[in-house]
Amino acid sequence: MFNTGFIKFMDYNDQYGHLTPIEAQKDVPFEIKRVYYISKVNPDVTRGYHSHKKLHQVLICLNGSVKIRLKNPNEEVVYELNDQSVGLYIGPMIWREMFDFSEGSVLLVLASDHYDEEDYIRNYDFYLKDAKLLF
Ligand code: T46
Repeated sequence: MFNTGFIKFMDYNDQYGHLTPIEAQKDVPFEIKRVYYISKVNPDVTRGYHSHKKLHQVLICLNGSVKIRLKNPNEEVVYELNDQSVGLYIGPMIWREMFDFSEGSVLLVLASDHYDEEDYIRNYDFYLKDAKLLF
């Protein structure tokens, strides 16, 4: 889908375990200004239901699995994240919903900017109106 994509990170794996380094503007296509993580989500809960106007993000499921539904006015896809060495890049003006969090799952998010509620579009009709001009 336009403005989205998977990123495979290095996974240093030996008898001592796994190590995955992520460097800003090298492994992810932006300067990382914020990191947050989502955990202990009940399996029947869906989060998200919004788009961002300008924010770039990479989602990485560090443990367990979670499904991500992405939408633009013309397309809808569902991806499962279940590999700590794979990131899902989501650019501006993509609607996202996160659901089917497995027990113990942890979703790490790298973001290109500080938290700003003004950057969110949380109403799907408003999102469609703006996004139809772009897609
Ligand atoms: C996104 C998906 C993947 C903050 O105060 N600072 C923050 O950096 C964030 C991300 C959230 N918050 C507050 C705002 C709300 O009161 O935390 C509360 C829960 O946020 P929200 O309902 O937006 O969470 P999700 O899981 O629906 O969405 C989050 C991100 O907000 C969003 O940018 O793309 O994860």
